[in-house]
This record gives sequence, structure tokens and C-alpha cells, in this order.
Amino acid sequence: MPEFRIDKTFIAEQNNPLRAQLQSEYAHLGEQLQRRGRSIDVITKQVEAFEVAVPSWGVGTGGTRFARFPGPGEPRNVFEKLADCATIHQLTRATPRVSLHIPWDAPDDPKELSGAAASLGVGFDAMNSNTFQDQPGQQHSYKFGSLTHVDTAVRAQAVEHNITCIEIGKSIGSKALTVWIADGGNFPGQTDTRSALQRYVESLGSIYAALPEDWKVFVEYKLYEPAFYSTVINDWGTAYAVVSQLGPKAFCLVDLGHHAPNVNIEMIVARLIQLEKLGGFHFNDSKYGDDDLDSGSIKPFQLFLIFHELVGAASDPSIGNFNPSYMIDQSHNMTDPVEALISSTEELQRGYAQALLVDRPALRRYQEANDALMALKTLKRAFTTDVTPILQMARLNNGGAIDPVAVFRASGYRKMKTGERPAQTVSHSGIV
Ligand SMILES: [Mn+2]
Repeated sequence: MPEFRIDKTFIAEQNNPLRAQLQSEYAHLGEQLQRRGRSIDVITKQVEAFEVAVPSWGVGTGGTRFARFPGPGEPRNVFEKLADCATIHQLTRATPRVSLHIPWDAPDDPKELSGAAASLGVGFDAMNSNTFQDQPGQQHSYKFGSLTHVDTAVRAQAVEHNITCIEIGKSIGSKALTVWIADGGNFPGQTDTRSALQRYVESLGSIYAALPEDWKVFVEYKLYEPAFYSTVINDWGTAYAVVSQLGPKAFCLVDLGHHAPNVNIEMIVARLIQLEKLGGFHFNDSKYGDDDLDSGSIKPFQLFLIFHELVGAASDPSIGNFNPSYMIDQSHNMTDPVEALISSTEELQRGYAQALLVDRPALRRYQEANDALMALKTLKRAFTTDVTPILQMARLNNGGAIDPVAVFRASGYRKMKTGERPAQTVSHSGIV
């Protein structure tokens, strides 16, 4: 029996009753923006072109250190994960690529995987390696590190795994490798800080040497966890030093949850843009640590300010090497993962659309006049604009759903999958 998919005509039928109201709200917002000298259609076109990759591990229920509460109809393998990711793209038309995690998603036959993805209308984004847990049959343990382990044999095994990820990625059309390691120590004195970083640079140099010409490698830093005292690649400065040594194919990856609370992430983004080493993002949100909550759910203003930097850089001819990859990295514990990813995609588009509305010439004038109050008000004016009609119109124009979560619920997708996917034998989750 073919697997259930949401029908195109079903989406259109669900859109029809909402069209008149959307037209009216879109026209009203268009008038408002026109008074600010902005064309709503130009903004909508830019939102239509927005793309973000979804993580294969995000469509299963995540978990915490305490428990995992699986949901019904969860994907049991990479093909079912692709189907869920394709459904998110079908409704949002903004998530055309899936980021895979190896070995969780390692295909027996990469050709079969590529074929399945193509028939679902999705492709592949960055490959994610995993040297933060041991796999069955693995010769050396990563308990005390991987790419920075004191034992050469463990480092070689970790390097080899990353090269395997590149090989798989090459066969399915990926163009990037994201490296995140859990290496570090829980206690002062446990590791020698400088030699650990030196070993990292050497190990990553071997991986870099295996990168195809048209590939990038993203170095993902994280302040702490699972190492609670010292993490080898702990901040953007360390990541920047590493990618600078490696060469032009190496970039930093900013996972929003990988900073201390209240760190000015938008400034880090601006620095990396200026240094031409911003590779991309793992979008999520957090209140305390690496909470991996839904994008825009806790600090939407911060998300807007990050997009403000990105939009500014995109229109600045003095900035080179600027083509950051957008990916979501979240853990969904209490909501339907497909719904959470749909809604997170919309929140990312919201931040982007708001940032597009910033009156940049006015902001520049206020900055040059040292008018702090009006500078902030200029940003707030964009941030407080309800851009929902733009997001809805962009989806409609792209062939998606005006209200994607509502269409997902009305389609009965989860119920159908619960029937199709009875066994809950495999469901790896990851919080990286
Ligand atoms: Mn991440």
C-alpha cells in the first residue's frame, strides 16, 4: 500500500475559504507599507525565496536526560523521516532540504535514498557527523573524546567517520559537513587545554583534506554540555581561529542555543559576517541553556536582530563570501514534531520579513546623529509590524498552505502514519 501523503488538491481546498480574508489583510498591510515607501510585493517575493533545512532528527520526538515520551506514528527510519520532512516542505514550501545525521541515517544504498528524496521533492543539506556517542561494533570509545582524544587511534577512527560522512554526502548531493564534538572535561586538570585544541586542528585538517572542492565544512561550537567544565570548541572565537587555520572551505556555524544566557548573539553573527567566516546557523531558541526549543518561541526580538544583521550584509557590496546555510536544530518533547517544525519555519520567515522592513537609511541617519532613542524605535517599528499576511501570501504563491498547521491537522496525516508505522523500535534522538 502506498504511504499516505497530503494531496495537493486538499491543500488548495483548505486554502480557498481563507483567500478572501488574506487578500483583504494583505491589501491593508500593503497600504501601510506603501506609506513607509515600501512595496509589499517586493518583500513577499523575498520571503518566497527563503529556505531553511530541516533536521532528520527533528521529526522524531526528542527527549531530555530524564525521559523520552514517544509520540504516535513517529518515523522509524530515514525514509519515513524524509516523508515527514517532505510534508513540512509541502505545506510551507520553505524547507526543500533535509540535514542528515550519520550514523543514525546512514543508508544501505545511497542511490535508493536519493531516489526516495527526489520522488518526495526534497534534497539534502549539510551532513552531520557523530563522534559524541559509541556505535555498536565500534573499536574505540569516545567516552574521553574523539577528534581531540589523547590516543591517536581514537582520533583516527573519528577522522575516518567524518570522511565516511563526506562520502555518503557526495553520493546524495550534499555540499557540506557539520562537525560538532562533545570533547572536553568535567574537572579542572582533566585535559590539557592547549594540546587538546592542537589535536583538534590536526584532526580537522585531515578531514578538510578529504573535502571535495565545492564543499564546505562547518565548525559548530558549544559552550558546555556534555562536558561541564571545559569544552574544546567552546566559543565562536575558538571556532574562528580553527577555520582560519584550515582554509577557505571552513566556516563557523552558529547554533543559537550554544551560548551563555544573555550573550549578544547578533553581534557574534555580525563579527563572523565581517570576518567572512559565517557558514550558517542551527536555529532554535532557549531560556537557560541548550534548550533546543522552537525558533522564535522565547526571544523573537533576538531572532529579528540576527536577521537584521543578515539582511544588512546581503545588501552590502563590501561583504564577500556571504552565503550562510540556514538549518533548524531543535528537540521536540511536548509537541508534534512536524507541527513544531512547520511553526518554527514560519517564525524564521517572520524574523526575516520583519528585518526586511527596517528603514535602513533612517537607521543610518539616527546612528550618525547619535540618536539612540530613534534608532531603537526604527528597529522596533519593523519588529512590531505584523507580517503574517506576507508569510501567508508567500506560502500561497509558492503552492503551500495559508495555515499550514491547520491543514496538517485537518489532513489526518498523523493518524494515517500511526496506522502505517506501528512499531516504535527505532527512534534515535539527538540534541547537538
Ligand atoms: Mn546544533
